[in-house]
Amino acid sequence: MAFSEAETAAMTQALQLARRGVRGANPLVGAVILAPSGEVLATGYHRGAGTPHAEAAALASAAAAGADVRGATMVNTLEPCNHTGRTGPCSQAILRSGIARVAYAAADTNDAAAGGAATLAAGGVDVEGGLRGDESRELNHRWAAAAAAHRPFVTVKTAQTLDGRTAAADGTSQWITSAEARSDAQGLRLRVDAIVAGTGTIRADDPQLTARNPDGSRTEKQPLRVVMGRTPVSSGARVRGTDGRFVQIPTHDPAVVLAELYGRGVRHLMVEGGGTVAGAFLRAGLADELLAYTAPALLGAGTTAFAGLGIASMAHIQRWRWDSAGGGAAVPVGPDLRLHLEPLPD
Ligand code: AOF
Ligand code: ZN
Repeated sequence: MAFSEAETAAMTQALQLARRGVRGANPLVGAVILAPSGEVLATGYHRGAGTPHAEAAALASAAAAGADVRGATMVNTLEPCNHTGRTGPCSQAILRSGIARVAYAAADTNDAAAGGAATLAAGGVDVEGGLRGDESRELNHRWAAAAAAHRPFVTVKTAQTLDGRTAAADGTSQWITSAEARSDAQGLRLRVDAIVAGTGTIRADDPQLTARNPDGSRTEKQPLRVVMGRTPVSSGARVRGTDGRFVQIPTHDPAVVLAELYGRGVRHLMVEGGGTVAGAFLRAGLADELLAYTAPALLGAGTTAFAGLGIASMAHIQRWRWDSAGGGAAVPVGPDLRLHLEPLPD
């Protein structure tokens, strides 16, 4: 059976919904539930790892609205999952709901979660994939590449001046970005599995690298705090903490850090400290997204946000492109902008 016009239109909407999510350990996914008449009954999208999947969100929204989804069609940007990860299997939730047909865009390439289409078909649901599959794959190609390479998805985050400085020539850096921007960045720490900084940043700033509530208290779930580099971190450094969520990896090679962290279960890493560390990930082609909190301010000299890229000529310029997922490519946060970039495809 071919896809209907209503399903094609719903897929446009589902792809737009998917883009509202945040990138990281999980793919961006959107779902739209259509009544047999073609009317939209409910929508949902996946907000990020640890939160309900798009299908579950759409079913919950239908239930909240009192909509009857029996006999309805779910239009989905990704094949529904078949596993119990941080949440339950969407295939089973769909079977329980009485939905009669699922039209999805792209297959789930994560072996642990794949197989939802077959499960649904075996359960009597009419399942069809491939509706605008290229667009869904384009949305999630970095997630898929990281998953296929068995390494964490890498977000590089900076707080910088318009001229890319993270500290003045005398080393002072408090504060380049506003309180609003710093609090927004705190929110990112809740979403990642680990945060890495270099030994230079630990010595210069003595950061905690913890996730904190607006009142300054630590949140219950804490990312693993990682220090990369060979200089031993002194026992007085705040990053060491006392909760066992700290590790030092004595290397300057980002690939070694990623392999070690993947082995420890990390699926989303945020690079948060030091131009040298950020530059090492960028130079190695191991950064999947860039979040640059940029203040409308200039220093003209001082520490650069991305050191050691090894670029001497235009022939080697490292170009990125704007990424509109997760709220937009340039989002005002207080007086600053949160710039969101993705690497150009190979
Ligand atoms: C879906 N719908 O919205 C998403 C899916 O740890 P979990 O439970 O969040 O599972 C993560 C895996 O599930 C992820 O690697 C990918 O294979 C799939 N993501 N699947 O049916 C969704 N985000
Ligand atoms: Zn799922």
